Amino acid sequence: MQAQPVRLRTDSADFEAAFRDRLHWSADTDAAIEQRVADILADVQARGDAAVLDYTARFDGLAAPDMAALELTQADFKAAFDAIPAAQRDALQAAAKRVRSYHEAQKKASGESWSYRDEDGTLLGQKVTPLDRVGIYVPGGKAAYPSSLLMNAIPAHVAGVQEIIMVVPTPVRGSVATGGTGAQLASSKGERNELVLAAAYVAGVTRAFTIGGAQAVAALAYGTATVPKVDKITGPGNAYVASAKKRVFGTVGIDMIAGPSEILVLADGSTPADWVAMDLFSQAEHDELAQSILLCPDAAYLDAVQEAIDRLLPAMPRAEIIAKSLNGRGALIHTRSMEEACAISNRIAPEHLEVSSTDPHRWEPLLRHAGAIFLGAYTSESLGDYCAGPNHVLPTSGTARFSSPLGVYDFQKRSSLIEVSAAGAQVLGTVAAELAYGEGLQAHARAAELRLSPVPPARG
Ligand code: HSO
Ligand code: ZN
Repeated sequence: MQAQPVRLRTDSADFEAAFRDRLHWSADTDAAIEQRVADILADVQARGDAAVLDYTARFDGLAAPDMAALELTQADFKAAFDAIPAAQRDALQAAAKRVRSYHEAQKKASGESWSYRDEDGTLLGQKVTPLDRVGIYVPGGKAAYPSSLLMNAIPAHVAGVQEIIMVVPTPVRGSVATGGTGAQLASSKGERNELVLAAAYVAGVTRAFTIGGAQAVAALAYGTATVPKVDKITGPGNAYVASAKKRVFGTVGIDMIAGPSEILVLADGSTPADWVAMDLFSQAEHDELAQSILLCPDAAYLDAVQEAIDRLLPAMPRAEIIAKSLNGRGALIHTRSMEEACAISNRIAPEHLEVSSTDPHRWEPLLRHAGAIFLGAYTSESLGDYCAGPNHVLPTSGTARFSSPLGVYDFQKRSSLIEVSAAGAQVLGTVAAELAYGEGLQAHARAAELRLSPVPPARG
């Protein structure tokens, strides 16, 4: 098997066209999927638990007498945690600890309430409060990443969210039926992911249900007799889940609609070629549609990375996915300079950006759009995926131009605080009344004017 990312040069005449062709990505959902999801949402809204049970039997092959049978308990989480190897337990806890510290720092820096007083005593501020209850979607089967559960649940916890409800389409308690069509979800059919449950234990998930797909999103958004209605739904999922999240947005909050993983490596040619080749593989192995791009001003280095790709690929268990991803969407781009490489990186606005250079801090100020920036040869993107501390849920498909990593702030909301003093009311009342008359709103103007006179003494 061969993996040959397209080789481009920025100084060639056809660069722009070839570059645009590589980058093209459409997040449009199939109309048939949209229709089925709309039907499922309406059905769950109308029939609640009964509809969720029907779809779970049909799509996941999981027949349960009632929703209670699909609920996982804290004891299940603890049992899973105790059952996994000690090394995995330690790694989960070490990762959770670092992710928690990072998000605690984030909360301190930007997630606290603040206020100030004007000279006349008027108080203005912002009160930050956590959401009450959030739902976390965890995909089934091979895409069930325990690390993603940590990355969603820990910032929610740090924000102060009281109830974290997890949904994961994984069969439980031996109640697996064999008759499911499996048409909608790549269900894990009988194979319960112990690591996900162990991660739920470590991350402090409150309740969990083994349901998935659009029906799980609907249950969380509308609530059923058994599944509590949440305020926001986060977490990745397939096209059905993404479509359902878009549709319930407004009834609940959602995080983002994640596209395939991306990595862009900006290299000055000083990092061992094997390291960079493996970093390109690391995102390519997620998905055939994942995108791995290398930008470098040194043509000989690009040759060395291609040689490393050829040599290292055959030993990779996911070689086929990696090859499809690199052949379909990968690129090795020869730039005129590092400055030009930075400019191209800004145009792409990648999810993950590695600055593989001896002098990463020279280039970092030039880099404006990226979900996460990894500085220096030792900072493999994969360390960020698991345990460096920052969140691995990041904006994809160029959305880093206008959005940010998942964080504590996604599980908080803000209320403005205003306390106008008697003296302040004299000044503000005149301004407000003037503008209110201009808008033809008498009651607004009068409410402001009534407070222009001295405050009457309190009664009683
Ligand atoms: N790189 C993925 C996250 C992940 N990697 C989970 C490994 N496990 C987000 O783009
Ligand atoms: Zn990854």
